[in-house]
Amino acid sequence: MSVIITVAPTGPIASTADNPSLPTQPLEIAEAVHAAYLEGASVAHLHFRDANEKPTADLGIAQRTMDLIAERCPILIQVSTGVGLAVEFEEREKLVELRPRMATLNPCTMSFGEGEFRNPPIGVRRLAARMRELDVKPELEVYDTGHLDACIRLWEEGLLAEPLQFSLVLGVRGGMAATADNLITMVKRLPPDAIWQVIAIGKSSLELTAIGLALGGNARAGLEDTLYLRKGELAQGNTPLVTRAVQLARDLDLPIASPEQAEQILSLPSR
Ligand code: KMH
Ligand code: ZN
Repeated sequence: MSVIITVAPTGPIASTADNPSLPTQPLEIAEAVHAAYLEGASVAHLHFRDANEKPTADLGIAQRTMDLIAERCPILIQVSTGVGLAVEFEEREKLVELRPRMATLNPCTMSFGEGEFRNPPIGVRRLAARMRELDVKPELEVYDTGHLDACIRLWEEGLLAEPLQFSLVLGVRGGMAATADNLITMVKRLPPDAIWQVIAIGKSSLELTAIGLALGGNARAGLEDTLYLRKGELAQGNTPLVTRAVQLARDLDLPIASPEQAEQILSLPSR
């Protein structure tokens, strides 16, 4: 099966003070996503920022960014409903009303670095149900074993359509550590036929992405997950990180999925 490469150009926390090449404004994000598409990315995972770089769930900024991307390329858009730690869940969940092809679903409240990431059970169920109604495919973000169990409960309750699509997130302080052991434990516990990718935050991003690919997972790359190309060397934008993930997959003789192929692999409802 072909490998889906997701670009995550901008996350919820880092700023241009941390890496001046971080895209934060709609046009910058669209151009970074387009460049990643040309390298082989078939999905774009998006966070939005206001004019002061603060994470935002502003529907106008989100729609403008999505439109600028759609004008440039057919990459599949996955909107983050995680947005940023200071944005209320009730604001964040409104982003799915824009009907991106996919959106993240974070199943549990947790500590997240020095902050709190609030995902209350009642809100998570409401968001999962709304995504199902709108045909927005959830990317299930699991940061710990209990989060996987919470997703499986949502599935048993009929709130999630198959195939289940997981991000195994390693290296967030408050979630599981970025170790090969933890990754393998999680992969073994996935339900049959689940589709998954590794999101490895920080310095282990490259190794765990490579292990994930070798184990049959998809891959994600971009400045959301690491600001560095290697120790001490800031990445000069998203493209070098995406190029490297694509090359890793090619070196493992894995074909790279186009957006059309990714759409089929993920059984995205047609639009
Ligand atoms: N940066 C991720 C580990 C989401 O996009 O829904 C957490 C996150 C969640 O940003
Ligand atoms: Zn994200």
